[in-house]
Amino acid sequence: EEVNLHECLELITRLARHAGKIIKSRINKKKTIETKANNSIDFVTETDQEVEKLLIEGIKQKYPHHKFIGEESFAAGIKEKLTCAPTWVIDPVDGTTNFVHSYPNVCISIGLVVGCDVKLGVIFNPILDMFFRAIKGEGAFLNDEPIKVSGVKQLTDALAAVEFGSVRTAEFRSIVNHNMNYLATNAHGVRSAGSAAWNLAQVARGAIDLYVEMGFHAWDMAAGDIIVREAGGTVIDPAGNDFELMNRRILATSSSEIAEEVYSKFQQYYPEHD
Ligand code: LIP
Repeated sequence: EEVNLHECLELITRLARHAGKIIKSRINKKKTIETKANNSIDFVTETDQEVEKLLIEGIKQKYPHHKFIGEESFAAGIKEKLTCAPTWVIDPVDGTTNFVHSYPNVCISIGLVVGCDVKLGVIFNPILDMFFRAIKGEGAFLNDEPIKVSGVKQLTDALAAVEFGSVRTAEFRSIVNHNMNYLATNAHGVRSAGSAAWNLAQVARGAIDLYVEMGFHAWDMAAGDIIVREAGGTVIDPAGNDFELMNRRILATSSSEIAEEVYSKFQQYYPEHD
């Protein structure tokens, strides 16, 4: 199926800006939170659900045949398999815990998969008014200015990002602690911003040189994957293999050199695929 990526970007920009107003108007208010059935600290708010609905319905109006993989639809039991058909991979509020706590790293993350890889990505932080976007082959932009990764080539020169995730098993905690300790011992510093999309956007604009996470989901990283690549960065699996959108693992870096240096030092966590 032919997809006009520029038309898709135009539509999703309009929808994301609308959704962003809703998120911004609510960030400092009290939220009604629910937890996802299988995890007592994986939060959902009514805003997550409302924004996902707004985005999906807006896209469906123009593209009735497109498919969707959305965080909240998934939580509600709609488990779509990723095919090569045009598929929108959506996180309405990436950084829900931040949102709940009024911490401003909150992003809408929207990726469009066509022909088996992500061709278009938008990450919008409506609180800080930072709008990141990329179309395959056309570069990455922040608020219409082109962005580039830092190009940092070794860990001793890097600012790294990790996430602590919402899994609470001893095995997972120990892996995260090990990897964080390795990075903190060798890098300039380690940050944990609470939003995967935000971390990837920071790699793309050269503020973070290395970001690793295992155990999150396709909707947290679809948009960031293409934005980092279009900014000149490297995106691989944290064990050194090719990146797979549905494998729930990512290593995004400012150069292939730094990725090569670090991946064999990580302890690995292989969650069930999306
Ligand atoms: C969050 C991710 C974060 C991860 C959390 C969670 P959400 O997404 O962005 O990187 O560590 O476990 O998945 O649930 O706020 O959309």
